[in-house]
Amino acid sequence: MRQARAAAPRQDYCVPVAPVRHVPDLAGDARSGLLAAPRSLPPKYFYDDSGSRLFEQICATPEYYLTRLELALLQGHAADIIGASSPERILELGSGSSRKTRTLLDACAALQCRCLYAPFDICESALIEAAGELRAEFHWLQVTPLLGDYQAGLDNLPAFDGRTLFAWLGSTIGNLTRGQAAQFLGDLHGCMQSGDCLLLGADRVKDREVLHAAYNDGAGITARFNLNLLQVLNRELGADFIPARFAHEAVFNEDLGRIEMYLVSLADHAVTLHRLNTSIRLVRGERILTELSCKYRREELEEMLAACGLSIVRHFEAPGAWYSLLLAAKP
Ligand code: AVJ
Repeated sequence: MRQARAAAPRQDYCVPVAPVRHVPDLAGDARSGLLAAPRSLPPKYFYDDSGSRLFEQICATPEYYLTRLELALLQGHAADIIGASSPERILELGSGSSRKTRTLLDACAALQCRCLYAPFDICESALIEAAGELRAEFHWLQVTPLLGDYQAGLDNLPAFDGRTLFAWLGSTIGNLTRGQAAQFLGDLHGCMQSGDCLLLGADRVKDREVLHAAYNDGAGITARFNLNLLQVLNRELGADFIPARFAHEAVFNEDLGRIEMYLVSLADHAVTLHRLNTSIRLVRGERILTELSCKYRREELEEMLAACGLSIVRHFEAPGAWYSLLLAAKP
């Protein structure tokens, strides 16, 4: 009896993927980013429970076109993508709810491509929930959730003997500077085997009005998403930020081809960060950079992939060239 139980597959098990370098926590990032000039914080701290909910709501606003366009591209081209990459494993970086991946798994089912699915995410509850739903929906599918920070954990991925399709979707690449993105793609190339593919979703440079609206939605949800970061800091660092003293700002920096999102102090005031044993003084108009969202040109995406040794297999564009989905292979 005991043995039978021990042998049963664990439904809530995630394979831990250790980071290869030290990854700072919020306290460390706040010390290096918030106490410095100019002030900034990494965007990963947006996603506590309410932040994740708010992001889902952003995706449903009429102005935020990215999620819809990427899903449409995946739906339209999933069979082609699976056919061209014939994966034995799909490894998704930052899989979250794995919602978009269903399009690829549907195509696998239709093409009788019985591959494994390895969602890689930092959020254990999201991994367990997504794995449960996918196992229920795709009976043939073996799901191996990988738990960790994929930016620091690539070198510690479990060994796999077979072709892998790496998926990095959602324009997450936009959160990195162009230099960091090139570096990360190089790291990824380093852990790919010959014949493996990368499926990359990236947002494109376009009219600044369209970009501006996508990050300044009329219902103010992006503003709430941005301001929610202050609640995260209050809770996690024992800080006393008063959200009403800040405004959301998202501007398109044309020279650098990116949206920059800030929290702007509306008054001169001081904030205490108890857990860091310090306080900061903010002057009126002072900004905290909370997120970058880089927008790419078509050639730039292709050159960046080529520069790290990947060859373009497909490049799908949304109408108006608003969004790109690229499939690239390691030769
Ligand atoms: C999840 C990083 C792709 O940059 O568009 C949406 C996050 N921030 N609205 C993006 C976000 C404000 C989003 N990414």
